[in-house]
Amino acid sequence: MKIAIVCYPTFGGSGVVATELGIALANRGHEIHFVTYKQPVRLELLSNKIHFHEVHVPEYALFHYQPYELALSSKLVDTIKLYGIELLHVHYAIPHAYAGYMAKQILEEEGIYIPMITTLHGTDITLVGKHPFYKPAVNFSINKSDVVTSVSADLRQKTLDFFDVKKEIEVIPNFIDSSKYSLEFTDCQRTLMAKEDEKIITHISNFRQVKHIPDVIHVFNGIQKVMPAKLIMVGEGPEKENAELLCEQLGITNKVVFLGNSNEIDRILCFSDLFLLPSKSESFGLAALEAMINRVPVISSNTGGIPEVNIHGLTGFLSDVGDVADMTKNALIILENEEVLAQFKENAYKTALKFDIKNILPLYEAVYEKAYNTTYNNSI
Ligand code: GMT
Repeated sequence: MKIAIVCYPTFGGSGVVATELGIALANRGHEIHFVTYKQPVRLELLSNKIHFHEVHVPEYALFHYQPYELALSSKLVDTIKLYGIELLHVHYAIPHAYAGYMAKQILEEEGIYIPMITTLHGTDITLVGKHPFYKPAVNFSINKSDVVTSVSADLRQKTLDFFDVKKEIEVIPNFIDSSKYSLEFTDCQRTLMAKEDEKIITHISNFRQVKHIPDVIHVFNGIQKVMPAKLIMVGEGPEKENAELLCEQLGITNKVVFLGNSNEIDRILCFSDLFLLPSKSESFGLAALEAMINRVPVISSNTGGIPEVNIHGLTGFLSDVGDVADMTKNALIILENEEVLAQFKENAYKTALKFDIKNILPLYEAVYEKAYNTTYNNSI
């Protein structure tokens, strides 16, 4: 099938999922066309099966806000016509579902019928989407999508609670590709990051408020008071500066490494002993799943879809949002005993395998087929 994928091309989870999905679909023989404003960060190789079409938004002084949705809709119309695209999959409702629907309408005027799948990822519903300034448009574009999927059961329920949705929402969880992870033992060059006796604790995010970055640092502070440890902070975002300041105030700057954005997530996770995800809200927690497939147990909050991924007492522990003391206690339960740590690592890996792309890709393909058949039968 010829599929156009719209996503954010940045390090955010929805962009990562969209990109990895596109690559996996191309490996299955589909022809994939990414349509966005920059080449997606995880998309390294373009080929005859993977194309990238850049959306340009010409600057015009009259506009206080440049109209990205308009440029995206136009680019979609052109791309769909030029390459004979058969299906449109938009990731993150805002503004992609809205722009996608406009493109669909324009094409219908010309007798071209394109099914649109919208995948809801999280903040497009839980934070931004339900804001009164956006809600009517988001509600409308969800209902106008041919198929709506959400990345967790929790997000599905929240969408039904916050919006007046007249469509089925299919839950298709996020995934990892387990074939990328070798079973052979390797120390993953951990000595580059820490001394032999130090435990390595990792956090990866886009450092927004919703990630509760101060909780990451306070939990680590509690851990390092009991045992030698290093904290690796991966990512960039608005809370990073405050995080560096907090480390200074706590006198732990020499034990915390801020790495910035990285395309080497797996190499970093490979030498990590524990992953921290104390978010205030998290529809799925792809970062936790990526940690788990690298055999890293997870200490997280019990919010949103996280409990569908991180299983309490098996792959890590869950605490109430903001309960730093409980998270610290749980972290120490795992870290203080090598046998317990080894067991949690193994459990994390085995649980992550359930989210292997091999199990998830057929769910997307089934949804595509259903949407395709419905649209084309209706258009005859
Ligand atoms: O909020 C982020 O971390 C980025 C955001 C995105 O859409 O780029 O992530 C959301 O989608 C990810 C992929 O489906 C999920 O794993 C994250 O849990 C979700 N983030 C939130 O709900 C806060």
